[in-house]
Amino acid sequence: MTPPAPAAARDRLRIAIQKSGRLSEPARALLSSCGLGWRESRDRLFCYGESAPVDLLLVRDDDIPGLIADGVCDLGIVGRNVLLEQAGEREAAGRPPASRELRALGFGGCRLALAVPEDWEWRGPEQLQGKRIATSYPALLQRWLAETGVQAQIVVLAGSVEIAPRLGQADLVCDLVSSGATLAANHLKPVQTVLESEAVLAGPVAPFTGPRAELAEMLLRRLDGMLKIRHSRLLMFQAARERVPVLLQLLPDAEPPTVWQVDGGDCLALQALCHGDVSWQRLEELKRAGARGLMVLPVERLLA
Ligand code: PRT
Ligand code: ZN
Repeated sequence: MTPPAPAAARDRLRIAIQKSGRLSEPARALLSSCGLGWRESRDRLFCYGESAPVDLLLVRDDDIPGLIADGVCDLGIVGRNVLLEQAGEREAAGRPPASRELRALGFGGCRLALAVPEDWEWRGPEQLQGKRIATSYPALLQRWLAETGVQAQIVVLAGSVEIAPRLGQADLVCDLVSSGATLAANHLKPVQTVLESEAVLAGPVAPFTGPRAELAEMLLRRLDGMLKIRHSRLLMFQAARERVPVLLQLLPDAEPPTVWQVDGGDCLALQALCHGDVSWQRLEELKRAGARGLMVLPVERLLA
C-alpha cells in the first residue's frame, strides 16, 4: 500500500477514529450514515474513502488529539475526557491549544468521577484535603482541585486505577464511570463528577483551507442533519381546521408543520418533524384532541 501523504500534499480529508474499543463501531456507523464508505486495507490502519475523498485512520484513542495537532489527520472522533486531558497537559507545558471539540456526538457517554471507599461518609470536597487520589487523568483532576481549592496528592496510574485504594497506593480514585459496576466491584462509590464526557468530533483550532475546508463543511452539514434526526420522527395526520391550534400545543417538540388543505378547506393535513418520543400514549392524546389518520415515520436523512 502507498503510504498516506503528508498534510501539505493532501486534498483529501483524513479522519482518525479508534481502531478497536468502545468508540470504534459507533464512530464508523455515524460516519457511514453520513454517506461515507471505505475500501478496507489489509493492515486496517488506513482506509481509503470510496464514496468521497475522506479517508479513515484507525488508531488508539489517546493518539487522536496529537494526530490532529500535528496535522497528520484533520478530524477525529474521541472521548471528551481524552481531548480535554491532553489539552490540559499542553496548557501545563505552556503550549498553545491545538485541537478543539466541534460537535458532541451523543454516544460513549460516561463521567470522570471521584470515587471513595464505600465506608466513607461523604461530606464534600473539603474532605479530600491532603488525600492521595489515583487517576489516569491528572490534568483534569488538577484543574478541578484548583477550581475547588483543595490540595491533594495526585497519583498517576496508566490503568487499573480502581484497585489503587485496596493496594494502599491511594485513598480514593478519579476514574471514568458509566454503569458504576466496576467501582462497586471494588468497594468504591462515586461521590463527585469532575467531567461529563461523551464521544466528540475534534478538529484543529485553525480553520481548514482549500479543498479540505469544503469536505469538512460537507461532513459537518451531514453530521448535523444526522444528529438532529437521531431521536426524531415524522408525524403525519389530518384534522379539522379549528382543532389544529390545540393539536399543535400537544406537540411542543415539533418543528413548525407543513400544512395542506383537503376537502375544500375544512380539513387540513399536517406533517411535522418531532424531536421527542412519539409514543402510543401521545398518539392517543392527539386522537382524542381531534387528529385522524395518525402516522409516524422514521427519518433517514436531513439536510438543512
Ligand atoms: O486501545 P485504546 O487506547 O484505543 O482504547 P482504551 O482502552 O483507552 O479506550 P476504551 O475503548 O476503553 O474507551 C474509549 C472511550 O470510551 C473513553 O475514552 C471514554 O470516552 C468512553 N467510555 C465510555 C469509557 C467508558 N464509558 C467506561 N466505562 N471508557 C472507559 N470506561 C471504563 C471505566 O473506566 C471502568 O473502568 O470501563 C470500566 C467499566 O465501567 P462501568 O462503570 O460501566 O463499570
Ligand atoms: Zn486509550
